[in-house]
Amino acid sequence: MSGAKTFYVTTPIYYVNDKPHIGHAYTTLACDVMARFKRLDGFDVRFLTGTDEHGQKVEKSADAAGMSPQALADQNSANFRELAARLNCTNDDFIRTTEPRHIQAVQALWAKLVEAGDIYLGHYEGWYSVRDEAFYGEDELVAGPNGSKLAPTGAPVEWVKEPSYFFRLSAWQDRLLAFYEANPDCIAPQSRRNEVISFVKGGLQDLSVSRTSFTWGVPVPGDEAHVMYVWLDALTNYISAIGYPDVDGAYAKWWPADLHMVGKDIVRFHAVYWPAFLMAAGLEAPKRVFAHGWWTNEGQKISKSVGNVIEPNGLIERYGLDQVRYFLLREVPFGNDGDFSHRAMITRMNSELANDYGNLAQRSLSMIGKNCAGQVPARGPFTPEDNEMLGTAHGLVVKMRDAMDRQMFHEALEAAWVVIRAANGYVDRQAPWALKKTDPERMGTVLWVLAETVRNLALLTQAFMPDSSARLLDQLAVAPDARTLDRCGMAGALVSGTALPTPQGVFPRFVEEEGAA
Ligand code: ME8
Repeated sequence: MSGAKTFYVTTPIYYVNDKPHIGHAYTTLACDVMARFKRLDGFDVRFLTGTDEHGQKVEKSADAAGMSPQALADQNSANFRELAARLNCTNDDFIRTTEPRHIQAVQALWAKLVEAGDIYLGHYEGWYSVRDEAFYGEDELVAGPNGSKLAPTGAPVEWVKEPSYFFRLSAWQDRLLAFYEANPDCIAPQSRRNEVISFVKGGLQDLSVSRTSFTWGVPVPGDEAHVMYVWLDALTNYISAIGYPDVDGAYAKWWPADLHMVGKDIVRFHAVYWPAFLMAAGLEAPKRVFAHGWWTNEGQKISKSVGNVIEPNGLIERYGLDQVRYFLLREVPFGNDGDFSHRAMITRMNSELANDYGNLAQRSLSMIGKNCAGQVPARGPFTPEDNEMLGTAHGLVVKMRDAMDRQMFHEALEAAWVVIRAANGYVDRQAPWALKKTDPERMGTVLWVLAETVRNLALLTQAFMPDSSARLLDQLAVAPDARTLDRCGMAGALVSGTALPTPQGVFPRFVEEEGAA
């Protein structure tokens, strides 16, 4: 696909001290939907995910499990890799920070920062949270139980005093603010952008970027008593996976990234530290960081200690993969916090997927199967209502593209459902079952309009629900090479007389078992 526009999208790399849960699944899914949509829309796409394997937190978890950090990393990294596959994600690569290609890149970036004069040796004394792998100022701490101090995230902090290399972050305040100003879309949503800008305006302190009190990390070149701060190590994954320090090959093609998708907990690392590191090394900052919201479980914060972690596999087994993909991206305005509940999942599955979309497809296709000899019907002249229906269906691609470019997944899906609801209204009003006797030719036209509407919907829901949409497109006999978004609208319209396979329901209803949630 040479000459095509490129799109590089990344997930955070997940810590291997944890098992994957719905929060990780959410971010990875959002990236997959983005990657699929862009591919279908003619872009040359690279989608990266992976695992963050160094740092004190991983070292401690390994200790507690009686394993070496590498063994723990190997075991848990595999869980994240499997999760991406289980979610039907189309990641092109999976990076692990313990891989040689990554370690080499981090050390090269470090050398660039030293060369630029942005790293110096000093002494760190202050608060550190292992859980957040973050340094905090005294003024940021909040009161914990029994007079203790906690990080603003509620994580425990400890007093750290050790020699450390520092990155001259304080020198980057004005350049960062100028960067945000010149790139209005570089941090989204707006609330996060405002938060980042006010944090940077509040003044930046130099950042401690090495530690000496543990060893599970990338050694600082030339001073092996230090390992690099895990965030400097981790953020570099986005360029190590595209061949950095070689800046001519894949790097030149993909960098700067089009989209770093992250949770709101780590926006500061991506929108402040990362652009500063990159600019200091003479590299470009990413085009966009989108920080999405936080999921809770039936109103409660998801936490291992509460024991309410939602495990994606269980959800997929119970409700189906495409149903879960749909729910997560439809339920919550992307960027806001959201609450997972089985009730909400079942409601969306039954009312929107089974009743609205499934029913539209099923009744249109089965009428064609029964009354049009299993072929795309011939179409006569269009009435104003037909034209209106087709205009709505054919206009969907523009609406969805616009919403996707802003990562407003819920808006993109809502736009599709406006078409679905309009089409269900159109079937009811046109009553093709009655036309069967009175005006079979007109019935054919109505059914053609419906089938063509379903074709456009199925093309456009592919990124969200790839398997179900493919089954709908199979039932419309749409050839595999005619499923890209340039085939939306009349350009790819159904050809009368094409033989269609026997239709089958695609979106089953969820029937609750007695006593189930
Ligand atoms: O922070 N709701 O890794 P991590 C929504 N290694 N999203 C959630 C979530 C929830 N309840 N819980 C987790 C790290 N996430 C670093 C990243 S990147 C260079 C290094 C998602 O394993 C969300 O995307 O703690 C969040 O930012 C990420 O998982 C944190 O994953």
